[in-house]
This record gives sequence, C-alpha cells and structure tokens, in this order.
Amino acid sequence: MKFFVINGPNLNMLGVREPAVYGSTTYADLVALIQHTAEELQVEVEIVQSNHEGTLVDEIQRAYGKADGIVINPAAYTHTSVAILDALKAVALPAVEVHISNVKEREDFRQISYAGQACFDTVMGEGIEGYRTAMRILKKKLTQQS
Ligand code: CA2
Repeated sequence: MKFFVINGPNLNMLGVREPAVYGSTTYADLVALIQHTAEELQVEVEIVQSNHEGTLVDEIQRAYGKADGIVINPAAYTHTSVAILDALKAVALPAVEVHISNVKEREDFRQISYAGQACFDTVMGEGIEGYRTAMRILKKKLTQQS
C-alpha cells in the first residue's frame, strides 16, 4: 500500500515563523513524523511539498497509478483552488484533508475548502499530529476496501 502526502505553499516554513498558530516544529520534523508513521502502519509513503498550484496538480496526477491514497494539506490553496479540487476528483483516489490549525475557528476566508469536497474525511486542529491521524484514517479506509 502506498500513500502520497502532499503539502501546499509555505508549509516548508513550519517552525520558522508563526509558532503560535502552526507550532514550533520544522518541516523536517513533519517529514520525519510522516515517515515514522508510515513505518508503523507498514505503508510506503512519498512526501511532496510545493508552493505552486500547478505543481500540486501535477503531483496529484502523478499519484494516479502509483498510490493507493492521498493525504493532502493544500494550505492556502484549500480556500481558493478549483484546480486542486478537479485534480483530486480526476484521479478519484481516496483522500484525507489535513490542517495543522483549526481552520473552523479562524478567518471567514478560511471557511471554504474546495479540496475538502473531494476528500472523504478532514482532520484539523491537531497540530502536526493530525498527519498521523489522517494516515491512520486512510489506512483503515483502504484496508476495509480490500
Ligand atoms: O492549518 C493548516 O494546516 C493550513 O492549511 C495552513 C495554511 C493556511 O493557509 C490554511 O488556512 C490552514 C498556511 C500554511 C502556512 O504555514 C506557515 C508555516 C510557518 C510560517 C508561516 C506559514
């Protein structure tokens, strides 16, 4: 079983700025957490991060035929990108949306999630631990399917 974990713009800045919102752990720490979780769950994982909408669309398309499911934090593109929503719909892989912060308690402009409309579950407000939760949820879903 293989997962793609896809991260959107500015998540590479984790731990560098805004620790009150996103915590003080770095992007490298997040990558290590995802890899460790993949080992625990006995799944393969490919982790990607891009600041560019088109690259994120390319990565979602690349998952098609290569991965069994996707965990995605589209970051700011969550709230703007129909292209990412369409890509997730196009590949039709089981996908879980994850957000480090609790977006429900933030600004009005964060209240819409386009990508979330193509995901079967959303995890938010758990900090980077939310990626572990999202990966567990995805593994459970794929195990139930097979
Ligand atoms: O809570 C999340 O995971 C978000 O997807 C993070 C996005 C934000 O636009 C979404 O509304 C919610 C922002 C990611 C930017 O990450 C930074 C990390 C460190 C310093 C500055 C930004």
